Amino acid sequence: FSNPHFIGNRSVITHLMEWKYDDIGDECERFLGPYGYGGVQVSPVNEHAIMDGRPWYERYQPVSYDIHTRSGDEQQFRRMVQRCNKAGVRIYVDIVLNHMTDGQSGLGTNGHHYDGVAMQYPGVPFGPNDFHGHETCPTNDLEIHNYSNRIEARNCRLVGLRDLKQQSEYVKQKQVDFLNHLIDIGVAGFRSDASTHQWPDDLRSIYSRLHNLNNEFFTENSHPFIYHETIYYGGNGINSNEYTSLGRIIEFRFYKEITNVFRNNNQLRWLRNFGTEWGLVPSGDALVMIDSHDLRVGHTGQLGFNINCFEARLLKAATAFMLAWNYGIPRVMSSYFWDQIIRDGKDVNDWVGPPTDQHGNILSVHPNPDMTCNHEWICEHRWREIYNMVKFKLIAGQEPVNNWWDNGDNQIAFSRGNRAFIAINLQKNGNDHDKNLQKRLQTGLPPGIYCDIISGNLINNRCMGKSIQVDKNGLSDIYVGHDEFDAFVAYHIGARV
Ligand code: ARE
Ligand code: CA
Repeated sequence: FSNPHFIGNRSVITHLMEWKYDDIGDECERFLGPYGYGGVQVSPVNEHAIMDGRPWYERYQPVSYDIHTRSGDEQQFRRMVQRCNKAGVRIYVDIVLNHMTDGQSGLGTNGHHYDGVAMQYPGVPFGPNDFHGHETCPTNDLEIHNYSNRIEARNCRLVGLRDLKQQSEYVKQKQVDFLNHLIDIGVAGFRSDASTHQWPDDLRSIYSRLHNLNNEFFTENSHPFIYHETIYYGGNGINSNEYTSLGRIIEFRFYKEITNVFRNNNQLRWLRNFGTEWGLVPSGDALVMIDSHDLRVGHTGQLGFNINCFEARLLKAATAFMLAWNYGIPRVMSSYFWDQIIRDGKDVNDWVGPPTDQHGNILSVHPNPDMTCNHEWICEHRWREIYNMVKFKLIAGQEPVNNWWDNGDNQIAFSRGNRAFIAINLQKNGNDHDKNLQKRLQTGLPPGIYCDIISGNLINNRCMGKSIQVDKNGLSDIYVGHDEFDAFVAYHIGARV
């Protein structure tokens, strides 16, 4: 379950949060395919509660396993999967198997009624016997209070959400049918929401009944790719390694340590051996990110610490490191605009859903000629610094990190074999001279003139941004001023004049 089934050397996933399926199909053909992205994570696809104000998180309150949300219906979903696979881009669906809705009642996005108090979900159907209750959950109010307690975390309710009894054959079968339906349509895998709140043995038994991936797009006997949301930072919480035999885990220590470094709480020079030596799981077990749909609004981690699109310079630099370093499968968050207002460390608008018209239809994405999107959509995955680092990673392939250099503080540089080279400068103390990165360095690159793909593209054999000359020994004068628009420069053999 840990192979993402990327095509060729592709290696990066982007989460197009809340996008409509028709738009994702367009994006696969016009951008993601051509620019070398490997796959898209789509927001939960199954019927969910319609909540007041239409917060983004209503998609995490399932009502049935029908494929029908504001992003589109099953027809549109199928068309998207076809188009993206043909464009060389895989689809991964965010699946919410742990629970159904909270204690309200109302209608779901496919018209099914639900009643959270009575625990009636006729759209599946699920009834009260399909949920954990006092026999299995030890807390009085059935809520999780101690996230480190295995029984509580798995058998009680996460923030009031009705907790499914996945030990039950009937519940398992409904979930297996849903996943197999998605697999047969042609998805490559799943993000498993709230895995820590589900027993590994239940998940194992569900996955053991999954079909092989659709032969139209995948080789025989391919298993779905599954990556687990297990938020583990060490200590006595539920260890993410309980899930590494069930696919990959989202390695939150990657986000936390990299954010800490890029916020100058820890020196960049220590990154030299970043990975398992820092306590992270082996690279082959990890999926990593800088930002996510939760992190951006502080639903996990802390606002002010987490780095999101409102701190673009930092986000780009941290993302560049993620894409240049050879660890795990990186996922790039792509968000929509919301009016961030921070009070007492919390974002008052942390709930705001995707941009819509006055009837509540999600707006379409219309890319501008300069590659950015209409202003409602941030489209981080289309920022030049980010899409060019996706290309950097593609070109670096499996080449090792070589030619590490640091200034003993917050300036670093390294190459990926003799194919690519990056230098990052986050030096904050010292005079201007110390703060600028200005150094003759070994780039590992063959001699020639290279474009810095961060400040501009190579167009008609000319660099639109900065460039360097690499001599016959691989040496070059590297410069990253401390006050430049971007905190890093990057060169690779695919952008040589
Ligand atoms: C919303 C309201 C709640 C309300 C609930 C029911 O915000 O106040 O009680 O509805 O009415 C998302 C949103 C939630 C939202 C939920 C349902 O983030 O705000 O609740 O949808 O609509 C824990 C879990 C982890 C979870 C995070 C957010 O372990 O699995 O909390 N992440 C996933 C998704 C979320 C999603 C859900 C799960 C639910 O990515 O987007 O919630 O499907 C420590 C602990 C972690 C804990 C973390 C939280 O690190 O160790 O276990 O994560 O704190 O900061
Ligand atoms: Ca559970």
